[in-house]
Amino acid sequence: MLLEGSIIEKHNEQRLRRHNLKLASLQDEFPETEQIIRQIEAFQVAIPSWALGTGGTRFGRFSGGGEPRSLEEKMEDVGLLHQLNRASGAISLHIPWDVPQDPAAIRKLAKEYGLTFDAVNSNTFQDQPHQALSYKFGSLQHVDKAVRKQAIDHNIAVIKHGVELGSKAITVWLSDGSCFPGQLNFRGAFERTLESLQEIYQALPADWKVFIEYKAFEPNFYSMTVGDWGQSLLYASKLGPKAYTLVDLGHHLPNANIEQIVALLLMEGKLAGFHFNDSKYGDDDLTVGSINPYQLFLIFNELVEGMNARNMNHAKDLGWMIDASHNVKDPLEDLMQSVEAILIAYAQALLIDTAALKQAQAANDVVRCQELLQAAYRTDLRPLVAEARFRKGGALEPLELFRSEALRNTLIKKRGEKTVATGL
Ligand SMILES: [Mn+2]
Repeated sequence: MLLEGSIIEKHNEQRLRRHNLKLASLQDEFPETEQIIRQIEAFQVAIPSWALGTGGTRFGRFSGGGEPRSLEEKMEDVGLLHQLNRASGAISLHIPWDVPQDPAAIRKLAKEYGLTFDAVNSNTFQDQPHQALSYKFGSLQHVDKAVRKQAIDHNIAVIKHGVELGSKAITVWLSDGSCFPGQLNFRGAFERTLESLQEIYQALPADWKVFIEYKAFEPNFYSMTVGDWGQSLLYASKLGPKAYTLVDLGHHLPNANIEQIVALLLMEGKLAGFHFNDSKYGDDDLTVGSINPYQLFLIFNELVEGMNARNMNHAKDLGWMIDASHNVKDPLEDLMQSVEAILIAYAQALLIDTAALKQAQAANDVVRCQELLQAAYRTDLRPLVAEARFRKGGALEPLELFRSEALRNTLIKKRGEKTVATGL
């Protein structure tokens, strides 16, 4: 561990009086604070193994130093994050960027850091060195059966890696599609992709799920073969009960009503979970809650309402993961901000007076509906999130502690200034 527990204790002691004052004010105003704190305590957000290094664009990449050089160092970063915020207790591996060479040792390390393994992710959107056939014109949709087989085999290999680590799901995101009209027969592409997915589905262990992630555009710019939630739901429905739709917030066309999509997927029992990020224009992969925190709150409103309607466990029944890219921020600081934004939105959604909202909806009292939602959104619930963290041994102000202890410098000293993490 990079951080001694006593340092967190000292940090908390210095802030406890002020924190308790803010907390007491919320406890005084809202009788449900205790229940909300307990629900935040249970909520964990998985960190993807590719988000611990500096991201980039196709124009360039500006490294910040001290990036993790191996899977073990990536786990060390997530362990540190979890030690600070107690809400990042899972890691989601990307294969082949982070192949666990010695699964037993990796499992042991995860246990030491208090981490579990979330969904594993396959990659058929780029060619790897020594790969026999190219994915230039798609993978699971490819017109050549041999290419499809190579992609199917890769996904099955990813499932095997996941089984060794205790994962319970595979996320399949395909870049398959076409860049120009006429390039692809849409129906043929769909049917070939479905057939390929069926083979992957057959290889799922009994207690596993497959998450079908959709994206409207990029890298293909005319059509994407899993382009929206309708197409994903179509695949998931045809595949069977172990297949679900995964929503990545950045994968929609501009101004899409994501909260409505979430509500209907939940209604159908087909929502797998989330890839959280934020965006202004496209798949910008910015810090969660940095551009449109109100949309995030509205999504959590639908999540909480929909999960409660199905008696689901908020913490366990859906997959919660960040999928962002950190081009100008320190990745660990960015992830701390993202996890915090998710927990705040979740807490605010829990604060909504749902009984009053139902009444107002039934009475077509549109003004009251808006007032009820915004009353929750405009309440500062950061002290509840901090309290949940504090009760689990985390830091009251994780970001402040990360900076005051100069933890990035510690990482740079240990790993070097010019290290580059595997990933995008
Ligand atoms: Mn994603």
